[in-house]
Amino acid sequence: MPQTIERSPERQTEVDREVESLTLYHFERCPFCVRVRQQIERLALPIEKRDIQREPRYRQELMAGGGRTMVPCLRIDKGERGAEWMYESADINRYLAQRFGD
Ligand SMILES: N[C@@H](CCC(=O)N[C@@H](CS)C(=O)NCC(=O)O)C(=O)O
Repeated sequence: MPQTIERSPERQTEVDREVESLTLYHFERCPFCVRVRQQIERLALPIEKRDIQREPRYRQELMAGGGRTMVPCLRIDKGERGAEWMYESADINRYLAQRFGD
């Protein structure tokens, strides 16, 4: 497994704050979710994860917001502009690398 990124404590604090707007919908055994969780770990991102198999209400949230129950899906909160629901593990991993790859 690739090494986890290291940041200054100040930068990590900023990143920790930034990822409060992100939520990953996933489930444990989904291989595409595994790839995204590995990326999240490599980039040291404390992103909230919602397992749609363990919690039916998370599946409902995903369907209501994103329009599909496919996982992984990254919810990106845009404040007053609503939220973006990003599907596709490759797109999610690219987005996270571009935003937090430092
Ligand atoms: N191309 C997608 C594939 C994702 C996918 O097939 N996820 C499966 C679980 S491993 C799924 O959610 N299937 C149910 C559905 O499509 O509603 C990706 O890379 O994220």
